[in-house]
Amino acid sequence: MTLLTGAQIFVESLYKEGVEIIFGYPGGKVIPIYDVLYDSKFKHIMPHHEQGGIHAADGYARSTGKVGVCLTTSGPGATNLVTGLATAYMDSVPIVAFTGQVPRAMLGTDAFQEADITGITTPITKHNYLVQDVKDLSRIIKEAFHIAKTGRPGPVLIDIPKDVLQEEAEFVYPNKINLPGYKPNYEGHELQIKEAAKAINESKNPVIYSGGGVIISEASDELRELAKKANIPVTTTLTGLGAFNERDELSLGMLGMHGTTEANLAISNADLLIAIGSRFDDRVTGKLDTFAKDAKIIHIDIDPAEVGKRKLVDIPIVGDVKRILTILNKVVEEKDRSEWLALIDNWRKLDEVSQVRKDKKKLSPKEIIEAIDELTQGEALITTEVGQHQMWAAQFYKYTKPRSFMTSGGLGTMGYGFPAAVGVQVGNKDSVVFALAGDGSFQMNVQELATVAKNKLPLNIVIFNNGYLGMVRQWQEMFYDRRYSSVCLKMQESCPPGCSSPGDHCPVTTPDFVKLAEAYGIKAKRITKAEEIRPALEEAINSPHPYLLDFIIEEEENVFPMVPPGGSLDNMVLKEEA
Ligand SMILES: Cc1ncc(C[n+]2csc(CCOP(=O)(O)OP(=O)(O)O)c2C)c(N)n1
Repeated sequence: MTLLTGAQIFVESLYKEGVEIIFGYPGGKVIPIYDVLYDSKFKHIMPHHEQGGIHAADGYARSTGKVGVCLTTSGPGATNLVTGLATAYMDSVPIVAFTGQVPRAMLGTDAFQEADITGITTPITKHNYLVQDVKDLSRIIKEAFHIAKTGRPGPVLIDIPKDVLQEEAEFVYPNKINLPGYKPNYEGHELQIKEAAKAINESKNPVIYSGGGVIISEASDELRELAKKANIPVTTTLTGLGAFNERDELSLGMLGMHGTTEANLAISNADLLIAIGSRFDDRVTGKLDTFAKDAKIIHIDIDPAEVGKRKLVDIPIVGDVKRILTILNKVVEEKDRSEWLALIDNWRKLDEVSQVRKDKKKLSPKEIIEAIDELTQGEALITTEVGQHQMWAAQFYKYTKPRSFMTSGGLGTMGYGFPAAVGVQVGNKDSVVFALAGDGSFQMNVQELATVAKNKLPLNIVIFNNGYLGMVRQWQEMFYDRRYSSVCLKMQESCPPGCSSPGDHCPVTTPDFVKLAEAYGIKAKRITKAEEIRPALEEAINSPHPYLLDFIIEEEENVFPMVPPGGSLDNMVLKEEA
C-alpha cells in the first residue's frame, strides 16, 4: 500500500477532477502543498492579492463553465477570500476554494495566522468543510466539486490544517458520492409544465424574463427555440446578458433599474411573465407590487428557495431550466404576436431620448462601447467593475452568446472585473477579452497589473476615467441635491469646500494610469479625442500584448433610463432634467 501525504492527496484529487488551473497565493500553512505543486502539471497563476485570485477563479468559471479553483494560506490569506466568496455565492458561480489552517492541536488558541474561516464563510458559501482527518480529504474534495457544480452552483470552501497536509494516508478517490441531504431536483413537474404551456398558448402579451440560470444550465438554444416558436420577446437580467442574442429582433435587452424602455414597459404591460433562471432581484423588480402587475407568472428555477421568495407565482416549476424548456418547447404552439411586438417597437424608439448627451466636449462612454461592439461584433468576452461603466457596458454592447459578460450582479463588487478578466483570459486563450473599469473600481485591485504583465495576458483594459465614483455621484446629483460628498477622486485638502466642479484644472491625485501601466511593463495610451477612439481600440485588439487605454470621459454623464430606487418600472426617468 502506497501512502501519500495530505498535500499529495490534494494534488492527486485535483487531477482526478480534471483541474487544469489553480489561482493560488502561498503562505506558511500551505507550503506543503506548494512543495508538491513544484513538480505538478497544473498551471498555477499567482495573483498579487488573494481577492484577485478568487475573482480570477470566478471569471474562469463563469466564462468556461468549469469549476474555478483557488488556494490561499490561513488567517489573512483566507479572510482575503471573503468578498470573492460572497460575490460568487450571490451569482451562483462554482468555485472550490482551499485554505490552509493552523495545525489541529492549535485550533481555537488564537495561534499565529489563525482565523475561523469556516465560521466566517458559512453564510456566503454553498457549503464548507474543515478537514479533521487526512483519510477524509479525497472524499471531501470529491464532494466539494460535486456540490459546487450541481443544482444551483456556488462556492465551496475546504479548510485544511497544516498537519493534515503533512500526515499520510492511502490515496483512494471515491467513485460515488453519498450526500443524503443534498438531492437537487432536475426534472420539473410534468403537470406544471403543461399548465405553463397552456398559459403561454393562451397569452396575448407574454414576456420572457431570463436570468443567469439560463446560462448556467446551458439552455440558450432552448430559450431561443421557445422565443422564436411562440414569438415571445425576451429581456434578460444583468447576469443573464448573452443568454439570448441581443442582435435578434425579439431581444428587449436588459430590464430593471437601468434597463431599456421597451423591456420595462413590456414587463409592465404583459399578461404573462415567464421568469426563467432568475430571482426577482430588487434591482430588477423595483417596487415589487407593481412589477408585472397584470401578469400571470410562471417561474422556472432549480432552487426551490427562490420560487415565491419575493413574488407570488401562479405556476412554479422547480428543476433544471434546460430540461424543462426542452419539454415545454414540444407543447408550446407557434403563434403570431405581431400586434404586441409592434407596440414594443414603439417603446423602443423612446431609448433614443435617453441617450442625448449633456456635453460633447469630452468622450462619450456610449461611443467607446459601441466602437468595441462594432470592432468585435459582439464576440468579445467582457468583464466590468461596478458603477456607471458597468451599466453602459450592459446597455451598449450587444452580447451574442452566453458566457461573454462577466460582472458582479448580486453583490455589486468593485474590484471584481479586472482580476476576473485575468481568469477569463487564462481560460480562453484565443478570445479577445476586455476588462472595462471605472477609475475608482480599477484602483481596488490595481495590483493585478503585475499578474497580467508576468503572464503576458493580452487583455484589453479600458478605463472610463471621469474623475468620480460616478454612480454614487449620479445618486448624489439626482437624489441628494448635488451634494458631492466623497465621490471626487481628485479631491484633496486644499480644495474649496463644497466644490462640485472638478475638471482639468484640478491637481492630479488619481494615478496617471498610463504611467502606472508602463511601470508594470504594460503598453498604455490616454485617449481624449473622439477620432482617436477606434484607432486606439484597434491597436489594442491587434496587439498580442496587454494594453491599457485610459479614456477621459465626460465627468457628469449619467446613466439613463433610470427607475428611481423603490420606484415602478413604468415610471422611468428617461433623460437628464433640463
Ligand atoms: C467594494 C465596493 N465598495 C463600494 C461600492 C459602492 N459603489 C457602487 S458604484 C461606486 C462608484 C464606482 O466608481 P467607478 O469605479 O469610478 O465607476 P463609474 O461609476 O464612475 O463608472 C461605488 C463606490 C461598491 N459597489 N463596491
